[in-house]
Amino acid sequence: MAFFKSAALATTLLASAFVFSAHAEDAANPWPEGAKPYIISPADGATVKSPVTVIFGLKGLGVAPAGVEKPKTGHHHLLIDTAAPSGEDLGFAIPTDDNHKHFGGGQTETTIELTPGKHTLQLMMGDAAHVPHHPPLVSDVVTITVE
Ligand SMILES: [Cu+2]
Repeated sequence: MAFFKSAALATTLLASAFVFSAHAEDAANPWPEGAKPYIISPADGATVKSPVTVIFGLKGLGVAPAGVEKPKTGHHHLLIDTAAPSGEDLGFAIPTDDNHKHFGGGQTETTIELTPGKHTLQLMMGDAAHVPHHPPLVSDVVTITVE
């Protein structure tokens, strides 16, 4: 986890130089109608054992690493036991903490440790600077029970 956090911080710093142009790109390239991330696995309602492998899906746009500006792409963020940013928070980079994991390398799966009990998982796409799109691209929430 410590390694992951430093990697995410590095990509955040790298991406910060692109913030202004990334926003201009978004305005010039609206997201395709029907674009949506989704969780391939685990299934909603599943009972699983920790560590849990989460596989990310995405339709209607492409995956690109953080910091790479390419029209109609973004990278996944896994939201664990937290609601997706909304309202004014949509204008800022998605947080980096235990509840918000960045996949700025363009990864499409991860394995996470979860405590026993119910947990929610949700994917949210972010642009080259980790900022949610307008409208935000979020998956359905998957609720799992960890044994
Ligand atoms: Cu990010």
